[in-house]
Amino acid sequence: MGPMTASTGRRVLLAAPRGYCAGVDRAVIAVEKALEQYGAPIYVRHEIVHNKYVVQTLEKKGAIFVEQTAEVPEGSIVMFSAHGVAPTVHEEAAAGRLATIDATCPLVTKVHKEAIRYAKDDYDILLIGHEGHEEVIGTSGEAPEHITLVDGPEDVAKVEVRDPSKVVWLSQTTLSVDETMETVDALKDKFPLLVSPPSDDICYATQNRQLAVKQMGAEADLVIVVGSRNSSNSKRLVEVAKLAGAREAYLVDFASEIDETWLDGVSTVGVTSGASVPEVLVEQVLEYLTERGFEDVEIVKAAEESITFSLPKELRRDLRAEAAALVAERTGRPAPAAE
Ligand code: 2E6
Ligand code: F3S
Repeated sequence: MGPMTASTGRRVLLAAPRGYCAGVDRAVIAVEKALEQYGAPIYVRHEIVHNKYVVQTLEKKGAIFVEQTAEVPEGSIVMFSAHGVAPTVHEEAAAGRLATIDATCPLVTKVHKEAIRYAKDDYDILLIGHEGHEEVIGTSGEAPEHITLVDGPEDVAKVEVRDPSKVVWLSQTTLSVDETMETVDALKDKFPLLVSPPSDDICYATQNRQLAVKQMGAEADLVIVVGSRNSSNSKRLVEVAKLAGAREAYLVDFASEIDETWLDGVSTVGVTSGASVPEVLVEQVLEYLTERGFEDVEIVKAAEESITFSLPKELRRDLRAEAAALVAERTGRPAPAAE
């Protein structure tokens, strides 16, 4: 800004943490590694993560996204998305002679295991989540006879169980923390002996992104959330921003979707992104805002994140074999025996 120009008073609050969580990072790298190791095509059942840009980028590299395992030609490699799959999907893949790589987020797998355990103990499981969402379909598939979906507080009235003294609630990983607590309170009113999950099912990344947007939303006139329409955790950030006090909050896949009129009369814009969103897309939004006088960027930091997950086991095994082959080739030392 030149010395003669008055400050515009326009500023950006940038949420931290935002963007990629450990499960998304792992899943996206898994597709890239599989393409490197085995070559194209790698089939991916369902969008690896719910982000348009990620899917388009991986498609260009040779990934083919399908909705059903039946669409994958026999003898191919298929990867399961970060959202998880029901056991029947593993069975279909085996029947179709497909090699599988499971990129289910370990924190989704944790919820699957809880479902299996409570079903084994013959509990009725009330799974709080959004109807039709891929994760909920996968988790429900672990114990369909034991699981009832509860899609928000308004669903509680119609919930029925076999034995009200043997009921547990579990949840999807990407829900609104506050709305889930409302649902749980309503469920507890109805079933006072309701058991809670052994640990948080709403994952750390969902919780932290909501915390940051809450802090930011209280001060922002407008909040722009970068994320895709089918991304549950990204959509929740829009809701949380509005509840926190932002006058408006919008979800955009790309900076080009921002409508100039959103900035009318706005002096503070909050920016954040969902757990499936690459940072480059946020950078483009910040550029767009800079060009319109929002040059001042302040970070609103709600939590520190350092968690990472190792690659899916199928890829780790092959990476080890590849590394051993390289050692053998370069040094003449024999590869170690397989475990
Ligand atoms: C897997 C599980 C949870 O729609 P949702 O928020 O679940 O999914 P993505 O792909 O937008 O976010 C990451 C993710 C993957 N969350
Ligand atoms: Fe996993 Fe949570 Fe990300 S469940 S994929 S860490 S949003």
